[in-house]
Amino acid sequence: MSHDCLFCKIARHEIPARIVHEDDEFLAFHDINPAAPVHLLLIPKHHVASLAKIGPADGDWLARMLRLAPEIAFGNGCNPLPAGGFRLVANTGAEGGQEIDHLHFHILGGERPWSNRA
Ligand code: IU
Repeated sequence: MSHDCLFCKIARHEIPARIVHEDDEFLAFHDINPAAPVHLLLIPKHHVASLAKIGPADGDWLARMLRLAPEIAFGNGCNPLPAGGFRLVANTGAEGGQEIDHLHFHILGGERPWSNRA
C-alpha cells in the first residue's frame, strides 16, 4: 500500500467513496466526475501503479479483476446485451491520460448518447 495514494486511501476507507462492490482484493466505486450515466472505477486494493507495471506473477488476480468487470457493470446500471453493454478503459501513463497512479478500470455505460471521454 502506498500511504499517499488517493485510491489506496479509498481502499482503506480513509476517504469516502460511493462503493458498489468490495471484496478482499478489489473495490469498485462511482467516479466523482462521471462521463456516462454509469461511470464506475474498479481497483485492486493493493497498490499497482498501472498496467505498465503488470508482470508474470500478476496474471491470476488480473484475470479475476477482468472477470469482475461485467458483473459490476451489469449489477450497477449498465443495460443488458445485446442492446446494452459497457466500455472498459484503463488509461496508462501520462499520454494515456492517466491522472491517478493506481491501476483502475473505468466501467462506462448507460443509455447513449454519452461521450467517449474517460
Ligand atoms: P484517470 O484514468 O487516472 O484519468 O482517471 C481518474 C478518475 O478518477 C477520473 O475519472 C476522476 O474523475 C476520478 N476521481 C474520483 O473518482 N475520485 C477522486 O477523488 C478523484 C478522481 I481526485
